[in-house]
Amino acid sequence: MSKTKLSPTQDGPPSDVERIKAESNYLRGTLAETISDPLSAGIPDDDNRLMKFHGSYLQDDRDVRNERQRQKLEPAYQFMVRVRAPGGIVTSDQYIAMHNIAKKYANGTLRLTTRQSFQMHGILKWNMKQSIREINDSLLDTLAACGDVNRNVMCNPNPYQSEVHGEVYEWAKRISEHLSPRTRAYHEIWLDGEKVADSTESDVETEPIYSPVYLPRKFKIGVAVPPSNDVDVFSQDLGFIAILQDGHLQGFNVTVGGGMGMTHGDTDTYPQLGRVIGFCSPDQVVDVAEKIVTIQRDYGNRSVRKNARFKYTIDARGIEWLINELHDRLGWELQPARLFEFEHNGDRYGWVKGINNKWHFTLFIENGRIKDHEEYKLMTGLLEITKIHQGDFRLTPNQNLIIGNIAEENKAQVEQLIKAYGLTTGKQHSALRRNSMACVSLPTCGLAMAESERYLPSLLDKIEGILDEAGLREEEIVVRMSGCPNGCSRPALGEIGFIGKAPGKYNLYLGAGFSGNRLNKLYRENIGEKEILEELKPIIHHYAKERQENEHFGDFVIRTGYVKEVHSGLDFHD
Ligand code: SRM
Ligand code: SF4
Repeated sequence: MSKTKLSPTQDGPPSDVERIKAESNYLRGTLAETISDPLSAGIPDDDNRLMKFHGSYLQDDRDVRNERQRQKLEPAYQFMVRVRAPGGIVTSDQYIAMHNIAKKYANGTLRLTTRQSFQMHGILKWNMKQSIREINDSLLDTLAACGDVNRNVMCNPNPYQSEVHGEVYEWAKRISEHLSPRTRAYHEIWLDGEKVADSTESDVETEPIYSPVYLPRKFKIGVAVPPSNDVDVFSQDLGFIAILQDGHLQGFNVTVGGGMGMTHGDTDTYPQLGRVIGFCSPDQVVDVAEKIVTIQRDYGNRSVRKNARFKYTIDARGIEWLINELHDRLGWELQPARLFEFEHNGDRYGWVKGINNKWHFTLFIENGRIKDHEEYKLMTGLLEITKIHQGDFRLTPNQNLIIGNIAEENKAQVEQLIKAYGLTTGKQHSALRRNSMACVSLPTCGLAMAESERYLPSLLDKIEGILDEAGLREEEIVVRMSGCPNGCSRPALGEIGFIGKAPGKYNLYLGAGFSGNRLNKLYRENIGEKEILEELKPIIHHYAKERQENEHFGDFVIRTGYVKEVHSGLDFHD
């Protein structure tokens, strides 16, 4: 039986965001005008709320915020644009388009996200229309990359079992297409009313799944193929776990109610793991996704946004309520869940031959940032590869990049470029770093409380020193850092998790499951680098000496009493 903590309330008045959505005429608002207004580099708050549904956020460069304030200048406004790519798969041409847009209009770098998308930062308002147009010209888009809708559907890029991967990917794409908003506002505002190639517009503008007020909050779906849980399926609002028999896809176990975000000091908010509620066949998967989304549309909290995610809707009413409601809406029942086993949630680096005789090469991209460093021309190297590569690129859920589907006859050429540019699988680093992720955080993220992407590499240098002393350089340990408790790097699933509290200060969490199957627990609060290293050092040495055979770090810290095991998000703060 599930515990319930929150009252299933929608008693309060709708939040301001609900008003903005309701008055927006299917996400138009006054965006068309304000985006063309030459008087400010920003846009008004109401339009910024709507802008998210179009895949973009107004941000400002926080590195220069105080100085500009001092000079009485408006903040250094700029936009972040997020591109949707279900399952993270793009062609070479699409990759080239992303590269070119990043160079022409953004800050010259590309960011691979924790949900297998591209982000570009630093785009000025005057270049927004052209940027989005060029993204659409490449047959990718940004609609619903952010906002109170279903986001980019994640899917295992699983190169070593590519036939099943291909099949599972097709289902992920169908879910994504089925749940795409139908509004024409996107085309009107960004493409001057033009249709994109495979748009599914109908003549009458309605949102049959979402309604004119869309969902109460963002909604996330991931599809996993065991033994890899790289999509962190239990962190998703809705998850599907592929069930295979003799290498064939039988269907999917369904998981509901995961989520990572919380607010420091507010125990009504917590990370939660999805729960497995049953099994469906492949052709039922889109129906299940649609009905789950409509349940959240109808029952999610539209009054208090911090309690509006699906995890709270379920925890407030109970999992049995959810299953009954789902069965009612489906008109049929899920079958009992089938057995599955996850082994890890990280990426496998380097060369792998798929069963279609094509080759795949997984590169380590530290924290997902693709740029040229003085000594490491990553961005240029990848662009050179696109010029000869006939296959595809696959963005992994761990912010890495797979050069996918390389034909045998092209392998040597790709390999030569990989060598020439020193493109790395992270082998020179510890296994801990190869299993690390950090969210974007400063200087672009408006919600950041502490550094993350810019800081984790140097912290890991020091932790690697401890690992070397303890002889654990090749020990796989999952480490995640987020600059605030929103949890964009899924830090509650790190065997070691850092969550920013204030500049230079982090909460340290320990004890998540190696395969993303258990949340971690707060170990130390509000500590800086010196204390982090002082805290971790003895635990790492203890682990080196007294771990049992094949015991993962997250399991060890629970067995030896550093932290209590967390069974549910409802116990996260206990
Ligand atoms: Fe996130 C908000 C970046 C994945 C939970 N996230 C943000 C914003 C847009 C900040 C804002 O609202 O102003 C960040 C933009 C930073 C920047 O400058 O780029 C941001 N989130 C990211 C990315 C880019 C992190 C990364 O390093 O890759 C990821 C983009 C994914 C994508 O392509 O769609 C990203 N965000 C996640 C994840 C992980 C996931 O989805 O698997 C989570 C935790 C899972 C979840 O949703 O529960 C996540 N982001 C949040 C939250 C907390 C939501 C909540 O309800 O608890 C916020 C804040 C909010 O929504 O109010 C947020
Ligand atoms: Fe920003 Fe916080 Fe997300 Fe990091 S976790 S990108 S700081 S919202």
